[in-house]
Amino acid sequence: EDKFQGHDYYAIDELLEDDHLIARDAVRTWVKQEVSPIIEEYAERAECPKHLYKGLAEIGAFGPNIPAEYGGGGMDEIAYGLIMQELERGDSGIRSMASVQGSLVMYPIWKYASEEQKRKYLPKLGNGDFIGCFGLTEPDHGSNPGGMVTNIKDDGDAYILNGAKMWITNSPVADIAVVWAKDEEGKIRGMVVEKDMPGFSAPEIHGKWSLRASITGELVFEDVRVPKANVFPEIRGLRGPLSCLSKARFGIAWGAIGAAMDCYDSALRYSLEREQFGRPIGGFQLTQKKLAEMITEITKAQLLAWRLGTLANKGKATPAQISMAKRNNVHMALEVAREARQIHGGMGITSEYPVMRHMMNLETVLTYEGTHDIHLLITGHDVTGLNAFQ
Ligand code: TGC
Ligand code: FAD
Repeated sequence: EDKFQGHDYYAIDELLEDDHLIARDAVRTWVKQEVSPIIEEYAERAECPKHLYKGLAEIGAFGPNIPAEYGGGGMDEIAYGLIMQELERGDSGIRSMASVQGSLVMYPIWKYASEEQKRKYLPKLGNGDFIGCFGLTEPDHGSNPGGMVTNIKDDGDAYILNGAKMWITNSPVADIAVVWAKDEEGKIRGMVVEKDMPGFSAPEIHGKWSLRASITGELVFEDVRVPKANVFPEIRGLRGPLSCLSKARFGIAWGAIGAAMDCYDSALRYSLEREQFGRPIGGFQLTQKKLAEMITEITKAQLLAWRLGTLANKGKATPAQISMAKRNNVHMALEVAREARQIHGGMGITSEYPVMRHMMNLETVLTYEGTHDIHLLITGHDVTGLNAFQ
């Protein structure tokens, strides 16, 4: 059985360059070989397949759009998007591993750290020797990260870091954390915290029904001495972390299409095999309505992502445009997963098919990196000029 078909109703492949197709197909093959045979079991056990980190590095999934001299792949934004699409076709949690490492850890270090820090961390992150995590969200400050209370105080050659972060992808297995905290002037600063620094711990969060193959934890800082060299020298304010989120949200806008395609592919096959009332269920008009709407919405999402990618390649994709694509495409994928689940009948709730796992994962994807409603309010702000957050 040949799972993981591409779906390309509008010949969008013709809009892509050879390098894009080569990168995409290599990741598709890797996912087929390394992820799909094991992912249901890991998700059922709520275990992170840690052995995949090295493989992700080898296929170039960590920082594909970071320059090669700093440990990235040196590819463009569309190649990055397509790689995320293929990873999320496998599982949103596997895409998360790569999103965090590339866009939320390598990107801020590449963009904001000193040259010495870049040389120290980026090659090891790119080749998977180091795993990173990104600490912005706090227990009491999720959608409003500007309200954070984690803070640093000047102490000679170091800062003393106190506070806690919540819901941090990869934190229990991470060697380093990019952490955002307020300085004594109340300005948000970014820094690299290493796992062995005294006073730093990263306990795991248990009991997730979503993103079960991805490991999530807290970050707890009790008088952690962070050398000043580890603090990003120039960047101040929410602009720092939000610029990283723009990169990750871009990848999610593409990634969600992969999850939707996998659900659609499974539903289409099932509808042709499964017979009721003496004929394949795919012959019933109501099933066709579901399938037709699914492929229509996937195709629209592909075009949105492709256009966003061409804008991003010119440095012209605005944060609000990225918000629109993240919000639309993730919601689209969740709706496709729900319709696909119905087409599979009772079988749809089992791990025989990928659909229920994708659906549960996508509930997280709808919430992290800015919730569905926060992205709507970003669009609302952009089109009216009126800020609903203030
Ligand atoms: P606001 O006043 O609008 O903006 C503050 C400053 O930031 C600038 N800015 C951006 N810069 C770059 N990229 C963006 N996307 C930006 N958005 C805003 C803005 O220009 C301003 O700059 P300056 O220089 O004038 O100060 O800020 P606000 O406090 O009103 O908040 C706006 C809001 C609500 C949209 C923002 O806080 C937000 O996006 N909230 C959602 C939080 C969020 O997305 N958290 C994600 C945490 S990380 C995560 O979920 C990882 S999951 C990883 C995985 O597994 O894949
Ligand atoms: P809240 O902000 O409390 O929101 C609750 C509800 O209120 C939402 O529906 C929201 O839309 C709504 N709401 C809030 N404000 C408004 C408003 N002004 N108007 C209308 N409605 C509003 N964070 C990191 O920093 N790093 C990570 O690696 C990371 N990984 C994650 C992994 C997982 C599995 C999960 C679940 C989350 C992760 N997050 C991470 C955190 C994630 O970004 C937050 O969960 C998200 O930003 C929402 O914050 P919250 O959960 O505190 O919800």
